[in-house]
Amino acid sequence: FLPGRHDLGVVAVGFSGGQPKGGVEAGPVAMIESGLITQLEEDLDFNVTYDGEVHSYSDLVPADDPDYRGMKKPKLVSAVTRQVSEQVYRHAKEGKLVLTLGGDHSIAMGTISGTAKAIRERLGREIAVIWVDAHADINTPETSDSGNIHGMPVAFLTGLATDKREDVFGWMKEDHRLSTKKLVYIGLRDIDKGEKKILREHGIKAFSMHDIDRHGIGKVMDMALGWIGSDTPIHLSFDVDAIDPMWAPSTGTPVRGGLTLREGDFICECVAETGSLIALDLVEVNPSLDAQGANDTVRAGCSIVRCALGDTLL
Ligand code: 5AB
Ligand code: MN
Ligand code: MN
Ligand code: MN
Repeated sequence: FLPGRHDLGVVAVGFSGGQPKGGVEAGPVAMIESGLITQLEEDLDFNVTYDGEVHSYSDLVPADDPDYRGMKKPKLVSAVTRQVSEQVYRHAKEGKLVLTLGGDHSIAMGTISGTAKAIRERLGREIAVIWVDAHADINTPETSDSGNIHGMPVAFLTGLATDKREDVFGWMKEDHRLSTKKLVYIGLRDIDKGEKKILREHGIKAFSMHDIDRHGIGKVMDMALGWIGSDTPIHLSFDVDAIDPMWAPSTGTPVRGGLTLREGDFICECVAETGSLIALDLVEVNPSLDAQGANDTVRAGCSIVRCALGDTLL
């Protein structure tokens, strides 16, 4: 189902409104300036479609945006993710692999809804999502203590959270959504109480750092890909905070005890090997946090992208 697998659409999303810390909007520029897109074209032979722009969506800033169901900046995040959804949809509908550089992780509401819809229309297939993160990002507005929407995208994408208001994620319809059975987590180590309950009650497949310690990353990847099943289109959403702060300190919500740099790359290599990757998000790189470590974090982010796109396969 991947005829144009050497056609790559790139979307650069300079957005930070899903969480309170400034600087994550500069993640895409940092990765692009370090040469990432050129490498994808020249070293990996991708035919890249990129509008050359890091989108800031400043035209979408609403006049007023009060908290709603405890969510912070609900209208802004809804409008931006809706736009991202359309950008990603257009690439995926044309049969391109889609790379989205973030930005905070709320943007996955756009990227995954966009590919879910496009792949349904193009192939009549449901996508699977591999969510690599220290966090589960599956809070509903009601279970969230922070109100930060970057901790909620999976709840909206799976329909565990919905809203009738078109301007607050009501634009997300059935064809944008993902089944909880087609979702696999890797790298979890900081999950809220309400999130644990959701994961348990819905039988969501999750490989925590504990599972990686117990089985090793090789076995975990076999199990994760086995759960998804072969020949299923895969959207990989990679939060750089999955990597241990030793290698990726410049991120808004770092958690110690994470993946090594190699484990992160290995996860991506395993996904690349399946030949089923249809989209990749690399999010939460914030070069203004831990400025000392910004270079390492950007390098880790670029390496993850290259590995997922097949760089290190023979
Ligand atoms: B990230 C927390 N669960 O809901 C919340 O970085 C953290 O996209 C969310 O994974 C972290 O605020 C969101 C405490
Ligand atoms: Mn995270
Ligand atoms: Mn995340
Ligand atoms: Mn984070």
